[in-house]
Amino acid sequence: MTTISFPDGFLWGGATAANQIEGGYAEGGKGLSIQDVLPGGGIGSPRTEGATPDNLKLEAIDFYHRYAEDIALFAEMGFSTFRFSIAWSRIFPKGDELEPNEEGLAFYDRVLDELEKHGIEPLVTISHYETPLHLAEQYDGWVSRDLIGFYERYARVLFERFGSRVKYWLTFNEINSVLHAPFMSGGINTPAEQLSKQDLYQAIHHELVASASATRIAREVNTNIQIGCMVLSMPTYPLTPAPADVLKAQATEKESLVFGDVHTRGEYPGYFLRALREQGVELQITDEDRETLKHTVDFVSFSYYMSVADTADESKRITGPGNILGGVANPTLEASEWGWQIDPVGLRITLNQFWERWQKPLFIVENGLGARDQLVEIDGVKTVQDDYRIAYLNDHLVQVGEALEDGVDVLGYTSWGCIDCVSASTAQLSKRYGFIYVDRNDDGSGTLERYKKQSFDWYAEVIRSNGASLTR
Ligand code: BGP
Repeated sequence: MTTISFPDGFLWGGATAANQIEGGYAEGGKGLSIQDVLPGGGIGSPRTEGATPDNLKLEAIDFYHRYAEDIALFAEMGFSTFRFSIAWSRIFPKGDELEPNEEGLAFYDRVLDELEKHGIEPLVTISHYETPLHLAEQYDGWVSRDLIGFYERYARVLFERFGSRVKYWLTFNEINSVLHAPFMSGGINTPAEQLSKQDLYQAIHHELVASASATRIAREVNTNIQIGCMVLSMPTYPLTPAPADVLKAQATEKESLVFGDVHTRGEYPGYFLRALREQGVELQITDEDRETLKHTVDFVSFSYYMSVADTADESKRITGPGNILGGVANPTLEASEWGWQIDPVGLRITLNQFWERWQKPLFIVENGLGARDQLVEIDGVKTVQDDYRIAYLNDHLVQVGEALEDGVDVLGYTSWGCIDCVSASTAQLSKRYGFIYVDRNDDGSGTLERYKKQSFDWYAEVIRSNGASLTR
């Protein structure tokens, strides 16, 4: 069996988000973000009036104070890239100020200093489920057109300050998740069950315009900047070969594909306009919006955890727990403890589909297995025997190798939650993804000490061998 070969310069690393790792929620002049008042995570609702911040994310894993130690561990694994997000409310505490908060900017300067020291290329998400709370409560988040201007100001500040140090940027994390998690993803304060389709799609339009506008601004500020969109990918297979099931699966997939279509082609596709018409939605699109949308991305990034099935037969549309987008369970696949169906081949399918559809370099910026880990002591050293995680990652990376053989252009791979962090969908710490175990529990107890899991050395070897150590 031949070994798998990744191209020279392939970027290997890990991914995180500010609200899931930083903590320090009220330090350095930071304002509140929607996450600070979202105890349950996921498709959770806006806060009840007057509720005070109270959840694991407030301290998270204390990256705010321990970033140097953590980045040194990433460097020990040989990371050539590290994905993190900038907390919008550290830079603009309320979101609608005219001037940024210098202390917030200075924090990210220090993070970038550490990365530079270790030769790690930063990959920065501008907005990762962290809309300033004030923008949610005063403007109803992205439902308001005003957010385009606030986001443009924020993006410009970031590009001007960090553009010479950060080449790769992502505009919105999993932009399509707003369809199912309007508060977490779009800062939309109206409870999901009361949100009209009209407002939801108008919010999506505003985000798409803001994303394209960020691309325009980036090119004005620094021509070396590469902008990527970021979508939650989830291949949707027909539950049976019945044409009606195939069509249904395709339609479900298109609800997400449209985000990549607009980002790469600069206009809305016909199938989407039809769907809007059929739902009675009339988007308010200005001529200026149409011009802005033409600023397409340099690359497409995506998360991949699982696939699902779909069917036109309502009686068979039994949805499982699964991730934010939901879906019908595929009887041929096993699932994780959280019901996410494990499907390495789906990653190869996704890479081929995206490449053929968009012809833009792809970046896998999230992938991994959330599992309950047990800290054990072996020869006096505390570790986690996470062979299940190694198997999951190995099998997915083998499929990345297959896609490379298929001719797909892949820039890099950042495994999600390279250090244990708070889960986005469930706000638990016990749903762990890391190569590094963090001693903190769901009840908030723990020392915050870091321990290397077995997957730490395994991933280091994958990176050192540029994928050759993977087993088919
Ligand atoms: C994605 C999010 C991440 C991350 C990941 C794993 O949807 O972009 O923020 O958390 O999924 O999901 P979870 O943390 O819910 O297990």
